[in-house]
Amino acid sequence: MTTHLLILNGPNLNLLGEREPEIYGATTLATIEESCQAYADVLGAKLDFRQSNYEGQLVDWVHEARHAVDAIIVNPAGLSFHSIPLLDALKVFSGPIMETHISNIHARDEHHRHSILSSVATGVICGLGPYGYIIAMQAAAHLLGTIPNNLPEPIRIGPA
Ligand code: CA2
Repeated sequence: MTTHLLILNGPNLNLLGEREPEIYGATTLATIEESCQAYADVLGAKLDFRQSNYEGQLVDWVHEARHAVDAIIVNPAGLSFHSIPLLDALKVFSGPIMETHISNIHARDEHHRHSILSSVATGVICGLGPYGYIIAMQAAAHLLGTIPNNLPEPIRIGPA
């Protein structure tokens, strides 16, 4: 069966590439989506890529994902630091959850340093810029054991 990945993006990430390029870079969210769709093709996976500025919308998408999706990649943006509703929703998702941030949140000011959502994430990727989304997709497929056989062994399996 085809692996189904869901990428969720939180508040203000629709502004990527338009504001604060010194922190978040010049790449737009549309360009990130294009690369992720291209990488989904490489993985033979189906990808839904979404963004919302509304916490409740993201919670609804996580609920829907419980019966439809194999792994969630989430950049919760500002919700990372306080959203108990998103934390509770992610807690009941049983597949891999890859929390992804474009910037290195550990090198930021105290308000951007501690993501409460990391406690329910399978893995956390930050500081790699938009490439972090690609790494998160690869890690999710690896955890699901669905990286295609035609990709090199170190990508599929890694060190034994
Ligand atoms: O580095 C990331 O991906 C973040 O999740 C982005 C969040 C920030 O609160 C996190 O600490 C790290 C901010 C998203 C806001 O995006 C903007 C993009 C362009 C201009 C202004 C905000």
